[in-house]
Amino acid sequence: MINAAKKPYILAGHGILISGAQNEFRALVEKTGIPVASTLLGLSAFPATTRCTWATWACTATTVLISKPMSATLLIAVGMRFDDRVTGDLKTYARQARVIHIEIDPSEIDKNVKATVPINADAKEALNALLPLVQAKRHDDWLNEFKECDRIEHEKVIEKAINPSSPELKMSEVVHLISEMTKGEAIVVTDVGQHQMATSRYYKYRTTKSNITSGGLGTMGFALPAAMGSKIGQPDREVIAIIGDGGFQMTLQELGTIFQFNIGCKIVILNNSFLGMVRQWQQLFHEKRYSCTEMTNPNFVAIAKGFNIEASKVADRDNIKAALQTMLDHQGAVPAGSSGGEGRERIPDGAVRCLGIEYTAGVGGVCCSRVDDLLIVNP
Ligand SMILES: Cc1ncc(C[n+]2csc(CCOP(=O)(O)OP(=O)(O)O)c2C)c(N)n1
Ligand SMILES: [Mg+2]
Repeated sequence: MINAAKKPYILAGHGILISGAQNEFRALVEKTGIPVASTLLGLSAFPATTRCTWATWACTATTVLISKPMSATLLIAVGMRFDDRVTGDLKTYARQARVIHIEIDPSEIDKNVKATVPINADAKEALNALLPLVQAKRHDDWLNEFKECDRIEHEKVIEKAINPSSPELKMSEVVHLISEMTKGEAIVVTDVGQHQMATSRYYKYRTTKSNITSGGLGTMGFALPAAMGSKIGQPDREVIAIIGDGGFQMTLQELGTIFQFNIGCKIVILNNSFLGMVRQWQQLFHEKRYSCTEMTNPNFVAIAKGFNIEASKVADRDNIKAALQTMLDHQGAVPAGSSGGEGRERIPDGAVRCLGIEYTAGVGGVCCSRVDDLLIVNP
């Protein structure tokens, strides 16, 4: 079926990472030349820069990228579960395509999308069995359709998102900068909300096992402790938490743990003064009946300083890059208010730094958060 397919499309899910099948998956993609899209949790299973990688499916994937499954003749889903964020309306989703579904959880097979070929297996085992059977191919015409989509998306969405002409800052441009400045090699931890969607779209993961996010039920408050755990588990890698102002307030007491145990994760707060994603839902699906989504936030700089973590705030675009560079270069710091003694006056390896981005009321919408201020926090 794979060898004969004219318009095959691979959907990469978290199962590839869980089973450690990144090499097998990459070999499959490179051998078959089939374009790939990743689910939110499948990000970093496959380098974003590879020729065939096109889309991230999450709530904010653009129409052009969502449209390709609608003309694919074959979907090859690996370690993913066709949740509603991927499929949208099941009545219309990829009805024309045949589906090969490799999935370890039998309850996910045929649950949402009927599989033509259900393969209830560990992704690594299944891919190892599959690899010798697939033919080396190119799908140039099919890939050209993607390239055209990509061109349109770049022109209509991405370019404006990463180089906005409007004076207000956007989450997308900040994430894009972080991606460029870390060469896509950091472990990036996100919480739940618009900042998470912006990160999934604009951070270009080049290294595997680098996307840590609260998927599935999406629990706010996840990112800060998850970033701490990531840094402890991978002390030699750059770990950057990108967090919303709402989610940050759910577990910000962990700044105390960060200080106490000198955990060198870095923190970027994309502060829009809203529970942005919920507001966006109210805007798009509930006739703009805004309720309980605007937040009068505390002074995050003062809070960080209260935990002996220094902080600062940047208000305009011209300063973001320098601020991020300082954050990335940061290896140690003198905690605010320290009077010395007790070994606390200096943290040799502390590298905590928050970068808060604020945007004003009334803005919102799909990853277009206006940003007025930017906070920097130093331990
Ligand atoms: C513990 C918890 N409570 C509520 C929600 C529902 N929820 C999803 S996104 C969101 C808003 C997040 O706001 P913020 O952290 O500021 O991120 P933004 O969307 O503004 O980037 C809420 C309330 C959730 N996912 N988890
Ligand atoms: Mg917010």
